[in-house]
Amino acid sequence: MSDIDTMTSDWLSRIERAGDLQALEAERVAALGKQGAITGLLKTLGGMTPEERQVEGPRIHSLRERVLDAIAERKAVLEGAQLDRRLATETFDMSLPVSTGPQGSVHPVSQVMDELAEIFADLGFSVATGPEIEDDWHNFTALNIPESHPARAMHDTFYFPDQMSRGDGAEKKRMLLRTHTSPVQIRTMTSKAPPIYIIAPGRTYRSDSDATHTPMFHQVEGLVIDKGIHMGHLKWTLETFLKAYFERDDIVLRLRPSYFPFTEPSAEVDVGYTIQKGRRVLGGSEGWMELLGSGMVHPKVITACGLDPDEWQGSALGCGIDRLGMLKYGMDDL
Ligand code: 2NL
Repeated sequence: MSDIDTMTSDWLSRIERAGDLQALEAERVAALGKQGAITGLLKTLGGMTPEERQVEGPRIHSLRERVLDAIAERKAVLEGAQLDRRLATETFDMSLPVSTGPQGSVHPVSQVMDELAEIFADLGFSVATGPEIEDDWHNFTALNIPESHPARAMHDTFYFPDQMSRGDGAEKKRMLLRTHTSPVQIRTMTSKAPPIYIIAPGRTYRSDSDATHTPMFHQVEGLVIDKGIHMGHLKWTLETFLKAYFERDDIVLRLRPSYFPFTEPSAEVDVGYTIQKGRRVLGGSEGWMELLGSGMVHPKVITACGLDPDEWQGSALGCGIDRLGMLKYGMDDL
């Protein structure tokens, strides 16, 4: 046997005898490391004549290849054995109870919805819900927004394709994703006898997205239908709601005349703030922040729902939940 053949069988048996991964690594360094035996052998190629190199080169390289292969093979065996040992000794009781509670928390939007439900429950309001896929009539027409009304264009509505309309003939209804939660109130007015005291929180959709708008957002609307309801009731309800929600007694409101097709008169509601340490803090009236819309339910809306506006009056309010959450919990980005 040549020197190279002897070396090959030597290294292969040394690798085979390595009892653990650490011993194997030591053999690898001894053979192929910077000062290793095989590395040294490779270096001798430089000093050989071309003829010698032609014979010795392939032999030394094949030695190196066989040793590398043997190390990889042995490594796989040792790693397998190590895993088997761990599997045999380490146990894990799958039936043990967890040592910590669940790590989730309630989403701020859900949290605000819960708070609103509780605050308005104290004022005698119950929570109403309805479908997110609506028809034209409940989302627009009943709210005094006829086909030609500019408010339709302003609502950036997501319409469903024509073939997904419901009903047929004159009854054929084009479907859409509700642009506000008002259709829930319309459905309540057409299905339940007044007096009505409800809030309708939920998801709403508009084809609008930038830094301050998301295509899906959350809204809460409040509706009262009763006899002798006027702006005074509305103002008291708004004040009581906002003081409870922001947990401050010094909340000041400013009702600004405005326009909504479904209310007359309409008022936008601003909340006063003061500036403390460079930050806007609600309460007081150094500045004003627009917060919600409100008004007396338009007689046409009451009529559309089959009620007599001479007998029943109503007040309503609408507000973005995301905005309410951001203000209370100090978030400045949707
Ligand atoms: C806003 C304004 C508002 C309403 C929503 C309403 C609902 C019915 C009848 C009458 Cl069924 N009104 N809702 C009234 C005034 C304002 O929302 O700017 N919301 C973000």
